[in-house]
Amino acid sequence: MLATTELPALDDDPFSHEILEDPTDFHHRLREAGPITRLPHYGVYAAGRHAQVHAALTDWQSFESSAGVGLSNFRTETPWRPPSLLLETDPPVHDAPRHVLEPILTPRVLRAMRAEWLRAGEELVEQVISRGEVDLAKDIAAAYPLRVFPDAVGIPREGRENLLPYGDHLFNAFGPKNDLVRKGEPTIAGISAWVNEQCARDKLTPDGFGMQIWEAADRGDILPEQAPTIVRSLLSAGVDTTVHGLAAVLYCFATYPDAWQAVRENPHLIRTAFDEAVRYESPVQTFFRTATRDVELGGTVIGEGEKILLFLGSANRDPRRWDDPDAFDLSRDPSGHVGFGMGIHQCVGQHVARLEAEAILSALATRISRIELTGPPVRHHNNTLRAWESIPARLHA
Ligand code: HEM
Ligand code: OVM
Repeated sequence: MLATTELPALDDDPFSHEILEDPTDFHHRLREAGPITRLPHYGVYAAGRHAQVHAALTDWQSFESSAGVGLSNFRTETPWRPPSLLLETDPPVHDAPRHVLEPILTPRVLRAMRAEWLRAGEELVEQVISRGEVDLAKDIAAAYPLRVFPDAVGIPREGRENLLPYGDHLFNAFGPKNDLVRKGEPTIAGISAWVNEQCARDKLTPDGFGMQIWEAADRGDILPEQAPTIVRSLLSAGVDTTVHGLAAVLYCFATYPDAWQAVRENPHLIRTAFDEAVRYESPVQTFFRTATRDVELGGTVIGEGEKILLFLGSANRDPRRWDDPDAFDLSRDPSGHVGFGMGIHQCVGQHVARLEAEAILSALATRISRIELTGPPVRHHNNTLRAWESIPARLHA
């Protein structure tokens, strides 16, 4: 039975403040309504179960990204910035940028950063420990990536305060033009101009990720005019994601003290813990795809040109796929989660994110016996990111 008239519809606005504050109940109703649902509020399809989210992510031929991975359809609306050559393209355009970026960010080559990132982690922990009370979100989750990542890309120091606001607006802009997007609009032109300027060859240090992208252009692996846009991808996707990924894992450790104890006894668990936190919190909650043809998914035909909203955060807690999905559990194998996506667009920066997490968490694990919440944590609402504004805590030495 493929009649679209029988398709369940949900009246909710997933980008409302109520659902951004806590999407758990909405995700539950979305999964229970069926494999595919309509969201009449936005005139799009939605998938909240792991099977359909995974299937759409791994079928780029039928579910394209070049019409935009936000609500806006690039075929009919002008994008707010020139499209990403990674995120917002399909093969064959996607191939060369992906092949250039992948080897720059492999676990093998990242080993060169390891010692320095561990030292930076120890230094930051040393600083915050003397304070007793800290904000896990601001003082650790935001502070650490800003210490190591912009240096690794190789951009100048001046203006780095623009990075988080840029990412915040970018991730809001994948959603509808609501108050969150309007909040960013008065300042985004200046912030965006600064980001674009940092992508020029003469701004970048000789040995950073950014210059390696320019060197790929010298080799003819990409066109020279593509290099700045690929550098821009690092500055777009590489900061807010790790900040909120680290906030997620720190929040998990504050609320699951036994997990923190386990990690302290066995540091090998740190890597599993970070991936489990990415599954559990899904710092990147959603992305859209657009059907390239009339395509069947979960028993429904998605018409050519129609958008479908993929709920990564809901798939990552689908009880059809996970035992006890709402528990942060270090004894499970979180692999197969879609928090970094799946298929040809799967996060090219995931090894960077994992190394950052390993560096800061191992520094914390050596020094801190307990992470105790001292007040109510406050969410930061973003149309795409599951984020924290503040997590007040005491670090017990
Ligand atoms: C792609 C999540 C960190 C760069 C993606 C996608 C997700 C994601 C879900 C797939 C998008 C899609 O399928 O449309 C995350 C999370 C992170 C993280 C949760 C941290 C916890 C990073 C970092 C970088 C980065 C540190 C840069 C160093 C990218 C880029 C893409 C991407 C360039 C596009 C890849 C492509 O389209 O081929 N990320 N990311 N990400 N990520 Fe990440
Ligand atoms: C990019 C980009 C921007 C935002 C997110 C992302 C999660 C990539 O400019 O390539 O991946």
